[in-house]
Amino acid sequence: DDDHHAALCRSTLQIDDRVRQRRRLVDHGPAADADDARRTVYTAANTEDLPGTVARKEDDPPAGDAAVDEAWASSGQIWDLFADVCQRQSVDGRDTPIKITVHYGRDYDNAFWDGQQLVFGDGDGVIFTRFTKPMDVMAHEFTHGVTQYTAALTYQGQSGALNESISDAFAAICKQWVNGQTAEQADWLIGEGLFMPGVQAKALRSMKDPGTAYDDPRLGKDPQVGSMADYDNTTDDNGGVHINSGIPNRAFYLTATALGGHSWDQAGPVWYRALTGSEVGADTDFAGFANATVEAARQLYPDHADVADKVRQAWATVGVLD
Ligand code: ASN
Ligand code: ZN
Repeated sequence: DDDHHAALCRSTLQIDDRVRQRRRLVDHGPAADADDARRTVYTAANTEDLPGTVARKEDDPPAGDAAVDEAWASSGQIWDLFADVCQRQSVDGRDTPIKITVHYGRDYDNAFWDGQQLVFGDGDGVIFTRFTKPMDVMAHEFTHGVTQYTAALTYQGQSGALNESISDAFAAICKQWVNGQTAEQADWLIGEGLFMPGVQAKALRSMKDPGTAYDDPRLGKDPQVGSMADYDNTTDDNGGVHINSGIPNRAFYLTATALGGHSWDQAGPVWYRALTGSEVGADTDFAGFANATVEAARQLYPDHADVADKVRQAWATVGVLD
């Protein structure tokens, strides 16, 4: 793999250190005033200083800067999705305004939640364009914030892959919600539109067919797996958190399509109930989360046992449950 792939991996490792440091320092703090603004977009102006300077706040007109205005629009949609579907206001459920920094670094090929705020690079303009462009990338990072305040899944091994997968599941739900698509109609791609023309990539990940999102000489082939038989025991990437997340990702896709209709009607609430319930915590593994979703389905739909059966079948198909 070439420099681009190496740069992405390197920056991910640096992020992980920063996230680990900051996550220990998180203070849940007092609830914000419900009238407060929902978000502020900052610019790092191609530095790595966070949060940077204010680029757009509530009641401001569009900034005329694509990254700023994309971040503004997408964060509003994501906030609304969690409020409407999960009755959750902000990442902490307490209305705390979201901070979003764009133009982070120079040619920076990533986006992340640092434990306190969202951060987006501009991309290198060769492989990646702006990380603000696909709204599902922002939804993925926002959901890392939600997970931090709920199950707090440790970012290593199976719990780390679940943490990643929860972010992809809600990213897909947000994208489908914005597009008005049923589970059947959706493409189940994460990060579509992030790649520059000429890159052999549909997206960052495919929840429907993990491992098929890209295959380009500069990036290598999408390493995701979609079944326990192919579980990758690598020590890279915190134990393959972005690789093995394909397994629970596909379980979510299979669940949502088996249930039919919109992913936010039943599959999303089942996953959210599992994420926020007492059975799931920092060290939960795939089987533990799978059982929690089956139980959540039973609790949410006590008169429709077929819902829990379809959830169980999805996890069986990917080899997590028998
Ligand atoms: N974009 C990556 C992710 O959200 C960055 C990171 O936090 N490792 O997983
Ligand atoms: Zn992630």
